[in-house]
Amino acid sequence: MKDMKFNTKAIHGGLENVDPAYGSVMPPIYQTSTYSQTTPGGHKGFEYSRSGNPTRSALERAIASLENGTYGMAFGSGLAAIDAVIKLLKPGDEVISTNDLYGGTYRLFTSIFENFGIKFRFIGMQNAENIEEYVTDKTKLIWVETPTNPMLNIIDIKKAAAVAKKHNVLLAVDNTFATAYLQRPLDLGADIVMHSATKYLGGHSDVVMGTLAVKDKELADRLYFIQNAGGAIAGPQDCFLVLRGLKTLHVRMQRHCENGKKVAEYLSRHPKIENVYWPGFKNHPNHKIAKAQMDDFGGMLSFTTKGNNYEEAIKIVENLKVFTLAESLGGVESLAGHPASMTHASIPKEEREETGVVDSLIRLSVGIEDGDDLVADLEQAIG
Ligand code: P1T
Repeated sequence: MKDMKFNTKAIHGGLENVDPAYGSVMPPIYQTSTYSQTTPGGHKGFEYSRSGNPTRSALERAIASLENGTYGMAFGSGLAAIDAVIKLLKPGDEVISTNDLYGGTYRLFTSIFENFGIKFRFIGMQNAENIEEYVTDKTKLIWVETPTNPMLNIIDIKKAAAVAKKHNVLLAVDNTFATAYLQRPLDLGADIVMHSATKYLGGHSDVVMGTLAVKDKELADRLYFIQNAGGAIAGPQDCFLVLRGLKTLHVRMQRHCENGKKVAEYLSRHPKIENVYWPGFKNHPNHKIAKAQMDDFGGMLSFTTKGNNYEEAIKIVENLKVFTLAESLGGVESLAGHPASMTHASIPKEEREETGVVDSLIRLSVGIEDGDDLVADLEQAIG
């Protein structure tokens, strides 16, 4: 069916006739490395599971459908998906990247790809017009994460796309925090949308996976070549789990947004809290952009305590009982993290503090439990 609404696509998108053999409603898990051939090259569309696997293909079609793309790709992790995008480039090429982004992405860019002669410029993109200043004749890619991890800055995707188009460079958007439920970067002019599917897409903290979606066939072919040549694919069991996760993405996200708002508002009234970073607040510096390009504000937020005391922040995250102190985000259960010592420890202290990742910053992935219990948990932990 064409033109399905999002909630229908979350369940059916890309999944027509997934099992011609028996009509199973869920795509079967094709736990196989290879496929029989009647004569060399005589196969039914699959020859080796690095190159393609029916369970992975089903997920890849579902991802493309949700992002309003044409082609999807599933990788062994979010970072493997990002790795594939950067492998589109050559030594001497330049990337302009947001300066507030997941620490692992920063590490991949600076500790791996800089050694291969690719140059990264990390800049504040809250005024997307600023990007243009950094474009040179060597720039080949603009890397945007929005909302950013962990400061929840919002970058105007349409404006970034305008700069990218004008200078004929690719725009890739890490859509992990928002998901396609809240924001569809390809519709806003991005060339590539990337996810750590480990997070909201999987949604149950039981899979590590990454995805890409694109519209353009030639770009899809180049990325598929990299995926197959490098081999960082997602396995069929994991693809099945993410397919299952996607079917409730819309209902989970709705509750994540409701609970995120409740927790953000509670924290903003707390006398011991200094700043709450959540794009739903009218006084968030990028609130207007968030309102324009997102359908709601998501379940991620960060906050600092008055006095910016490291030990106090550690005590709060240790005291939490319903929130689990853990890396990652986007699962049904609420998680809390201390970016400076956990997810963003690979970013030098001065650099992370410049973007706001100070010692007392605590990041919350607000889950889909009862919102009142989450507020009560924060109340007892902060004191
Ligand atoms: O962990 P992996 O599936 O490889 O995804 C990496 C990644 C990419 N982009 C964003 C925005 C991310 O948040 C992540 C992973 N982030 C965490 C593990 C975290 O706790 O922030």
